[in-house]
Amino acid sequence: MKELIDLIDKHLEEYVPIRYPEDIFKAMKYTLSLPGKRLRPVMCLETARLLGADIQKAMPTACAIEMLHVQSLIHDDLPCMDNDDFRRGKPSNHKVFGEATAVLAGDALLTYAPMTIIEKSKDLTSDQIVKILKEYTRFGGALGLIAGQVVDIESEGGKLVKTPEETLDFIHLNKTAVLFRLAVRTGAIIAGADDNTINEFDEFATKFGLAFQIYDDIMDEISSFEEMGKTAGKDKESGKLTYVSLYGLEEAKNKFNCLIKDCYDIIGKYKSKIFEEILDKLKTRVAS
Ligand code: GRG
Repeated sequence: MKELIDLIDKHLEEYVPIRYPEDIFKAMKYTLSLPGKRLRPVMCLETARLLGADIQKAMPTACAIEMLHVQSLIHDDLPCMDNDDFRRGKPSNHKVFGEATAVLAGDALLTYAPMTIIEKSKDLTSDQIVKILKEYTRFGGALGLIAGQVVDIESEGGKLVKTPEETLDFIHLNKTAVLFRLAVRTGAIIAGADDNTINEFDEFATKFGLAFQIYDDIMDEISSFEEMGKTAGKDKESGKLTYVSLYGLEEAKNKFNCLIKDCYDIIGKYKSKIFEEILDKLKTRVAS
């Protein structure tokens, strides 16, 4: 996993050189180069590898997904959204560069990502690139990330159109699970997988995404700033709708364990050390 992360970091550095006007590239690279877990690009590369592709073929797409993820983190931290002063253990983008540049850095990453897929994916066919961009625009836009964020903001303001349980699942399927789905679906497309296989990995990523969000909610409750790299206990303080606030800590842990078990069951046959390492790490932390 460490080798894969180093490779991703090296390519992110290469794909986003500092150009004129330097300030925007510095702001883009600031949050991008902070030490995130790189789960989404790792999952894209590992899916491609498991299904028979050279990981280098998937590198531009994997890095683009990390750019999209970082864009969502930068915008999520803004005062008009979650208003968080820290991200990945350091001051948030807007704290360093100001709000206007942080908004633009997010926008820049959102558009730089598909450009990277198009310009750097030398080994993919045009048909594959179109399929990947279709996935990127679907999951990264109003049918994915943005939908999740809007309902999250609405629910904080007390507006619930569906039941709290349905609302919570909608938010996290769209805010969190979509990018894991995007990662494995594009990895599978790059490997030329058939629809059944793409759907199998999609099911894994959907369950993983929900489990990951429950993990994030549990960590907000039980862990520290050092571990999370952002302000802990914020969800509770703001009365946010989370798996812990809705179901309680024990039930949230039960839900998490069921989803993680399903993930092991789906992915087990591929004997992936990387996926197992990711699942093991989350499981161990929640159990401790
Ligand atoms: C796409 C235009 C556009 C807007 C995005 C702001 C927004 C709309 C969505 C917010 C999405 C968001 C921040 C979801 C939270 C998901 C989550 C649990 C993030 C933390 O992921 P980690 O722990 O982070 O993998 P690292 O830093 O390790 O990469």
